[in-house]
Amino acid sequence: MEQLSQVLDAMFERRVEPQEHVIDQGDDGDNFYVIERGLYDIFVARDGQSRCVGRYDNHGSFGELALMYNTPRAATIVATTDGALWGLDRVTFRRIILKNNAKKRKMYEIFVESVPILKSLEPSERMKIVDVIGEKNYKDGDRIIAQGDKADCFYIVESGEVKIMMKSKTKSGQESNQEVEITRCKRGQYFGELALVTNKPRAASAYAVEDVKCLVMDVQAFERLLGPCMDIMKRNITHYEEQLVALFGSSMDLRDPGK
Ligand code: 1OR
Ligand code: 1OR
Repeated sequence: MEQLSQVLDAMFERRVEPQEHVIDQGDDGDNFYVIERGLYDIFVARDGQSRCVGRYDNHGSFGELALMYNTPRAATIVATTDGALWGLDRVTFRRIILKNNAKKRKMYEIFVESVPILKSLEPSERMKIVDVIGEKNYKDGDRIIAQGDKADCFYIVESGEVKIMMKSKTKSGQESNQEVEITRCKRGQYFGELALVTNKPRAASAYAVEDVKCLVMDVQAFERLLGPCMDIMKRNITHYEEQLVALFGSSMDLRDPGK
């Protein structure tokens, strides 16, 4: 609580206008930013070519990498609308956030090593995952993901069980309100990757069964850090498609669940 109030005391408001560069790739890191509102494009330059690789939509935070790892800014962040940000200076960020990261590494190191999907990563890459993960707690019956929603994060079950439910389709192709349980995820298993990989709405809902703890990662960190796991995830998605046919007798398009 004391650290939280120190962080809040140190934070300052920054208003931005369309086309304003909040961060330029290659610069030294000064502040970390939390988004209150606004849209922000992420550009990464490689081989002299700048490419838009993602966007923040009224939600999330950025600018932590240069401060955490003492590296130049890894991307350019440009506001595309009017926006409001909360900034945290480098010194306060390092004093408080880095101290907590050290604690987090100790706490999660062993668990993260046991997660099958992360096995293909180098130990140093797994540590970077620990640096960016958040923890979320749910009570029995809480809906963690809602089918059809826009997606912005990825989950790994740390404890408890998560029930994945899908709305079935009627013969006329209408979505019925009846949800069918399709699978469960236990400690060390992941969910919520499909919509991030396909850029589509959530294909199913996820509910907590009794108390559940999940590690959560935003889509930007997912894309930045889980590249080496992508082949396995994509292979597993192919299995979903096979299961879908077996369960519902149709190949309802998982890559387009809105239809
Ligand atoms: P920073 O301090 O380096 C730029 O300043 C910020 O952009 C960075 O911290 C992150 O918070 C944020 N690669 C690197 N940085 C990213 C990325 C990213 N996305 C957001 N940031 N990738 C894009 C993934 C969608 C990987 C691109 C190859
Ligand atoms: P998402 O981002 O679409 C819902 O949000 C998540 O449920 C999804 O990612 C997967 O991580 C998870 N079909 C679709 N999604 C599934 C399935 C699945 N299993 C888990 N999820 N299956 C085929 C449907 C009958 C697998 C059945 C074993």
